[in-house]
Amino acid sequence: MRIDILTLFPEMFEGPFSTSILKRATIKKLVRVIFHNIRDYSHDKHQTTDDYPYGGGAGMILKPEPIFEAVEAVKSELVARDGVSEEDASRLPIILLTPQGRLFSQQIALELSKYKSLILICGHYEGVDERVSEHLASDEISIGDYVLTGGELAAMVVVDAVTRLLPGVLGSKVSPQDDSHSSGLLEYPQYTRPAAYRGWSVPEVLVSGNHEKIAIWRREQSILRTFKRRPDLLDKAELNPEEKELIKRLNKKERLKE
Ligand code: 6GU
Repeated sequence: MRIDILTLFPEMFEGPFSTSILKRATIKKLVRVIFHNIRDYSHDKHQTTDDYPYGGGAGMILKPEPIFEAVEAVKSELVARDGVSEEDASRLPIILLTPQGRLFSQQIALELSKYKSLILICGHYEGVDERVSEHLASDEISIGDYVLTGGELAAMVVVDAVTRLLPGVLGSKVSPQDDSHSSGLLEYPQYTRPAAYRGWSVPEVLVSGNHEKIAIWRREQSILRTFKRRPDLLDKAELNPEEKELIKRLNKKERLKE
């Protein structure tokens, strides 16, 4: 997958993208992340990328021209140098990172991981000229209900979550299927050696060697944990009829406590 990131602060990405799994994925050529400084597409000698908001108000707004032109340059390059057809280039996701976007989730990460190429636009300052959202971006993503100083950290979150889903990025043995959220449930508790630490023992079933029992225990733990910590997730989780019954019983028990 190729990911083009448009930003005023490419240096912010240096650390996260040159360590650990993202670094390995890059070396293995499973992902290629290319940065474009929006400032390089400014028009004047002062390399202006922002301006005052029409109608007044605090803060500066990112101008549309450098962003449109940067995206157009990336698309042309994809067609000319990466063998992408004009048609595919016209359909690839152009994602604006903004607190006004749809809330990022594991489901969206999975969706995005299916594309050969993505363009991410990092907003900054008080906002981005609305014409970018109306006439350039095909999607707008927020990573949560809080405000960051810019879209860069959000872009890193999206790239990380998408990259680890690409085939071959995680070790061949581990699959992202058991991750918290991929089934709509939180992950079960995990333990490693020692079997007893400061008097706290690993649950007996995990050292039993009985794989069937272990699978049942883990599924139950996932459901209980989701019930206690994130009951909001249960409505959309994939549960079988017995599991739905379990949730009903748990809900009833909660109500009786009150
Ligand atoms: Cl994508 N950008 C900014 N500036 N703040 C955010 C965000 C994005 N997602 C959550 N907060």
